Amino acid sequence: MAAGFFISKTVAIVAIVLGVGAVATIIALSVVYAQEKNKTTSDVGTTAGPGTTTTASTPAPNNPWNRWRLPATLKPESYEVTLQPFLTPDANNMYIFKGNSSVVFVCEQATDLILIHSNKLNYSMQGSFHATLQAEGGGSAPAISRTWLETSTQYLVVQLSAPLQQGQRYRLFSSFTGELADDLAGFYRSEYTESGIQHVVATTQMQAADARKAFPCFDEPAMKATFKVTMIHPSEYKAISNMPVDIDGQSWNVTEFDTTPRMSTYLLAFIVSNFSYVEDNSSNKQIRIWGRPKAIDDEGQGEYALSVTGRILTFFEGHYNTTYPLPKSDQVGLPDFNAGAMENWGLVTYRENSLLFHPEYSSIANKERVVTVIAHELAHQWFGNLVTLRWWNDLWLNEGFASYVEYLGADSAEQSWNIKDLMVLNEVHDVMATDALASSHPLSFREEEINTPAQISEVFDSIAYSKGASVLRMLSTFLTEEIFKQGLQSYLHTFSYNNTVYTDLWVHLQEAVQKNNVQLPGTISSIMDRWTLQMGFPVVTVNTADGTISQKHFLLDPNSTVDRPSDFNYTWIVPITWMTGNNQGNETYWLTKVSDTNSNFTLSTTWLLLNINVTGYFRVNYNQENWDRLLSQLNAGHTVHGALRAVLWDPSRHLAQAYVDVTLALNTTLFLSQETEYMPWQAALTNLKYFQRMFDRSEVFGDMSKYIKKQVTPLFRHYQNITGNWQNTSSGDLMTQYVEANAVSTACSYGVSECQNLAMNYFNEWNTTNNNPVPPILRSAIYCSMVATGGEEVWDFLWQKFQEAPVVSEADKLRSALACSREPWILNRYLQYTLDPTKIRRQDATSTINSVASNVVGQPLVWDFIRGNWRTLFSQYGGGSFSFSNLISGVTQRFSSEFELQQLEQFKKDNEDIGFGSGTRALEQALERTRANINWVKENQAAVMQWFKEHSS
Ligand SMILES: *[C@@H]1O[C@H](CO)[C@@H](O)[C@H](O)[C@H]1NC(C)=O
Ligand SMILES: *[C@@H]1O[C@H](CO)[C@@H](O)[C@H](O)[C@H]1NC(C)=O
Ligand SMILES: *[C@@H]1O[C@H](CO)[C@@H](O)[C@H](O)[C@H]1NC(C)=O
Ligand SMILES: *[C@@H]1O[C@H](CO)[C@@H](O)[C@H](O)[C@H]1NC(C)=O
Ligand SMILES: CC(=O)N[C@H]1CO[C@H](CO)[C@@H](O)[C@@H]1O
Ligand SMILES: [Zn+2]
Repeated sequence: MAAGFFISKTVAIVAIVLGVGAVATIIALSVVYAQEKNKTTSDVGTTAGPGTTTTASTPAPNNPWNRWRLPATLKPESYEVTLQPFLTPDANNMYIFKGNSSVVFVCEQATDLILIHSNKLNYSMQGSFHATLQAEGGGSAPAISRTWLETSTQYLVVQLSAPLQQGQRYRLFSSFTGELADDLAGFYRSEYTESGIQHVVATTQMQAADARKAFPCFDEPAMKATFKVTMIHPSEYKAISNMPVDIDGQSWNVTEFDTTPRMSTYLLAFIVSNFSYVEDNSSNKQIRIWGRPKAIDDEGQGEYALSVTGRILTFFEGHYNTTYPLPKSDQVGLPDFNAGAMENWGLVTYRENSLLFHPEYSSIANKERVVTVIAHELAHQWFGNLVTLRWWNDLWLNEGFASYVEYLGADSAEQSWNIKDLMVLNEVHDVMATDALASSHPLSFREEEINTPAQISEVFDSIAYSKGASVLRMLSTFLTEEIFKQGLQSYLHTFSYNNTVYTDLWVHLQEAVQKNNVQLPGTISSIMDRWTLQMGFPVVTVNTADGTISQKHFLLDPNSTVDRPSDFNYTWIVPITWMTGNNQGNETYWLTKVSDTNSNFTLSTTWLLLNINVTGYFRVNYNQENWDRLLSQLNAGHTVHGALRAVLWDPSRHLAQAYVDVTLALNTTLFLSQETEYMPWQAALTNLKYFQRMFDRSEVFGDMSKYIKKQVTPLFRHYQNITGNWQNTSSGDLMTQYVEANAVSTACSYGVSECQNLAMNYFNEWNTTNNNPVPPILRSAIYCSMVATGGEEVWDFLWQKFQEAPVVSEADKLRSALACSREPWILNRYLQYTLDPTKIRRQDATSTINSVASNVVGQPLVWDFIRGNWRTLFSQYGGGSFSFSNLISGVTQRFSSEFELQQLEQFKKDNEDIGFGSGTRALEQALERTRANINWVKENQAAVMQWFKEHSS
């Protein structure tokens, strides 16, 4: 629905429901407070760790097999893996796969112990042991004395009677059976129904630590090796894997693949399916897009992805100055998939909504999502796959980098969209809301801090993705993209097929700096350490009366205690771009101290603006006089410079909370009645979203909704005219279509009657003709309005449409809208559906619950639901398909009273024995945010109420 949908990354599926007369959605991406970006869009984000909790005690480290990390004694070189998935259930009604594999490894240090990862596999015993061992190249291997499965740390342990010899190669062979479960992890099964027939797909998701669920392997990213995969499958199905089919080995039922280059286990993939594909062989590498036969063959849903993939690959080849490392590129849309997509080398997997595009049902927002997710995953084919971070503690560099260059890659494919402008809204502002908490964390972890699979899952958060992207964008801006690229290219050339730590990138960027003689206030690493080793970011305060400028750690609640020490005392080296009313395009000013003065910033008549286009990862505050000058420029109308209007892109609510008068933040929304562009509207709605969450259950909301209705009505009329009463919405460019959707969703949710009538007319037409008349870009907003104002009949009609939806992006819009109901019993019934995978797929459960929680009527129901079902949720879904951190941050968004804080503390206490898994940090952050909200509401409610009263008529 509405912008949640467009703004590709965040909240792609989280409906944001508003609570006015006729509830509906508001656009605002919940950027302000929904600190947790919905990880369903990026690799693996929502994996919740296999039942282990972060707080669970680590096994005693006395034996090597009680430690989570592999010893440095053995190094794998090559694997041969044969797997046979059964796509029909066995006699016990279980889906299983059989397999055998051998791994050749070299002994680096003599040892009488082989530890290899293995999880949930049953072995066929070889004599009395789980495996056999041979020496390679003649010679003999020591005899095995004992083998066992160490399930707590997920190892197969092989104890030998004598040590392996240093420098010698050995081959370990085993044969095993595993369950082809529907748990979205390792080698798993996905199901779908087409033309009334149910089909099963066997597919994989190895990242982070689930390759060990498919075959025994040294399952750490630095343990690179080559893989020769063979799949045995029913003859009517096709097998695909990272590499092309090995022509010589091909026969009817056995598909053998070429050996991979040296790579990490988490990037392996293999799929057995009856999928179809479309293909492009126009360049020297084969590109194929796979999906359900109907989607691909009959509906052309693969065409868009096919048309952009080649362009994006070519762009990255140039950007990295490195040829695409593999002979082919396959991309597959899967009916069941936990993350948004996964960058498996040469065989990228996606949720259907992130790869497939239906020319009739899908909107330009769906297209944007497809192109950015593809760009993200293809960016990893080099950065991440060819060169891999040694361990998960450096994940931020892998994900932050891909989250940054996805905008460059998408821009190369859709050059007219100005998609790079969206970074500010989608990444920078979004993550600042989380990073402003004292319970945030630094980008970089120490290697020894991350051990268990649950800890690994937890590092896939918005800090890694969005702060990583924001900080790299800042670095690339002050170096210039050209110099950044030089360093990047040299890094990739040096470490191809190998592993790195993040400082290796700094070294190569530093060389580029020196080669080009760039003047900086320190080395790359001395500047960047401030941003990567300490959490948070500064607020830079400038006074134009005397040119003083200073920095301070920005905290959402300035009174909160920061107990995490920092070597840099929470000061930063800050690159500051700036302009004034009579002076544009100046050189970057570096703030290297806590405070400084700069005569350029002393201005007696005109305004000063810092951090143009928000390329720096920090906030700015000014003296009141300069704020007044900036705002009067804004209200003066539309002739002002775009960069100046961008001042509003900063959610000034945050500043208002801590540093300036709340009415200043509200004053920035006054000019909206004349505004027709997307970016300022989106930023303002994001700001207002926080006010709405804090007050939509209080008396403030009456005047607040009148005010917003008043401000949005001109926007609604403007685009109603331009589009001929919404007939021609698809002719505008990307940003125009987005603001049209903003107009409709805001107008409908704040009770503009023409908008609600529009929705009901659409409904009546659809209901009578059975042809859906709603333009795709407006569907999220319109469906939500239908559900909010209609009763059970409308809900049931749309539920029916949801179940029949031929396209996932359409189903997603309906699924979000179904949470817009005003009826508690309907919402409760819908919540129950989320626990039934035949009604709501497991991959969609969290986001559906969060949609209900964002509805003011649904929020208390969800809170009861989560408290009542925590044990069930945790035990049944703890293994991967539930995002506990999104769940916790979603349901606590409105918490702003002492009573709610007590409830949350009680919830923590009551469930300490069960644990919170990957939601552990989210819970701490929710507690901190609730406390900050309580203070803020207490201090500002009267002033906010007064302001809305004055401005609502
Ligand atoms: C890398 O850069 C060199 C020099 O500009 C150029 O000749 C070469 O074609 C580039 N290689 C790729 C793969 O882009
Ligand atoms: C990988 O990098 C390490 C550290 O730079 C180096 O010692 C090693 O030789 C490299 N290995 C390969 C296979 O390139
Ligand atoms: C911070 O603490 C001071 C002094 O205790 C208090 O006056 C102020 O209201 C607090 N501010 C917030 C935002 O809680
Ligand atoms: C941090 O503060 C301490 C004590 O005030 C000071 O000695 C130290 O130099 C500061 N470190 C940095 C990096 O500013
Ligand atoms: C090579 C091979 O395994 N062929 C098998 C393919 O499937 C048919 C029907 O199941 C078998 O009869 C063949 O032996
Ligand atoms: Zn990624």
